[in-house]
Amino acid sequence: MTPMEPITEAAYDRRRLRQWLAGEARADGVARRDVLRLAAAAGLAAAVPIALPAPRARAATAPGIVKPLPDDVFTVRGTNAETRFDALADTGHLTPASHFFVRNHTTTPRLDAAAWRLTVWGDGLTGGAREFTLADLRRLPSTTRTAFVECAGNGRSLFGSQQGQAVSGTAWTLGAIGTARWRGVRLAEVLRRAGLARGAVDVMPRGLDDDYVTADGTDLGRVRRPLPLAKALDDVLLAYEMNGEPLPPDHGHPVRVVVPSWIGIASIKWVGDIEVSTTPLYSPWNTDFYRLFGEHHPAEGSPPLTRQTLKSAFELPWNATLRAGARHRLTGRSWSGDGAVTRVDISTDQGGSWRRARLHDVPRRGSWVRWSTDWRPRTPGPATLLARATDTTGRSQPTTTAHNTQGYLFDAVVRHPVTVE
Ligand SMILES: Nc1nc2c(c(=O)[nH]1)N[C@H]1C(S)=C(S)[C@@H](COP(=O)(O)O)O[C@H]1N2
Ligand SMILES: [Mo]
Repeated sequence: MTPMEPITEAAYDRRRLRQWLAGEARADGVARRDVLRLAAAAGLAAAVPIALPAPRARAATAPGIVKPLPDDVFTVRGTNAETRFDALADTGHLTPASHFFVRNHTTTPRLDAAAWRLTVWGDGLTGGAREFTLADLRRLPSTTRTAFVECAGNGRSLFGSQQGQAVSGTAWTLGAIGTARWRGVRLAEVLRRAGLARGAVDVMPRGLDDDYVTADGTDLGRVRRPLPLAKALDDVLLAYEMNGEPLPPDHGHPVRVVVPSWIGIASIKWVGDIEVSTTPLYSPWNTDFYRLFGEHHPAEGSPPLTRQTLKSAFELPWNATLRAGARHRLTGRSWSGDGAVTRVDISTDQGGSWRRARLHDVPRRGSWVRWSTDWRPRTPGPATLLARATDTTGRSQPTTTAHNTQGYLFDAVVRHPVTVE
């Protein structure tokens, strides 16, 4: 397997900033201060001291999720629902829609597929705006691929529980991920039919759900995030099927963007329009959010986050009870945004010794592998299970993750507590 083609937001972001300073990039709905902060730190303008407001956790609201959320499958967190990893033990490689986590900034909109239109517009097209119905998209050549969608904040609560660090945002454990088989049309195909101009640089899909209003009352507009054209033309899908069925309401019905291996926010649900621009674009989702801030990162934050990191999870409840003397089959999953997971090591003695788990899937980029190992605990008392994945880039999960204020991209080996009785 070859590692993914590196499409770096880092290099592109500097260019985008330079253009913004020259009045050539647009940042509608982004505070001027925030873009200035980025530019200053990138050495593109005189340093401007800018105080950022501390990110605040959002108040809990009614979920607004359509599908049932049984307690044994989901943990509800505000407007979101996290999958319980132990509930995946009975599922196969793919996550059934009934078990797939939901991350909603607001509420799931109920859209009529027959009335739905996708508008592709902007000065990055050779002609004018183009509209596509669902039937139009279905008539175009289709592509099917398996890919996980994972929230950038998946594992966030472990910064607190495992590293004693404060972070803001939804307190996910490890269940803000699901893997599905997506069928749809390549975004590249739709852009080509819409008439892509030579000078196009950014593509910004936008959802049809309500405006997102932060806890302090700021209306950030509809959920949207620019994608560099290079990624948009690479492996991005406009998906209308999930695991062989029309997309369910909570996962973007009738059409969502799927950006394999990238953080979940890139995969815009309920897409209604896509701006194609010759001018670099900003949204709050690539400025204030989804960059790394904090003492280990540049003052202006890291470049916008793109690929997911490396993680593993046991398909066991937290604090599960296991019988002493019995042989237990420990199962779990590992995944990486950088390449396929090729190896998983397990420790049941706090990292004193490691043994290799059996892999039950062919390692593939953008997907996860299931694994298992057997364990016969002898001594009653508390124990800790560790799983450490290694991917095709040679990277293994570290012992700790450098802190960032919004708790993104936790990749450290998770210490999973169990009790032996
Ligand atoms: N329109 C829209 N798209 C969206 C979101 C949203 O709230 N609105 N949430 C994003 C985030 S942060 C994630 S992690 C994924 C979650 O996808 P899922 O709910 O299908 O699991 O959708 C992304 N796309
Ligand atoms: Mo997310």
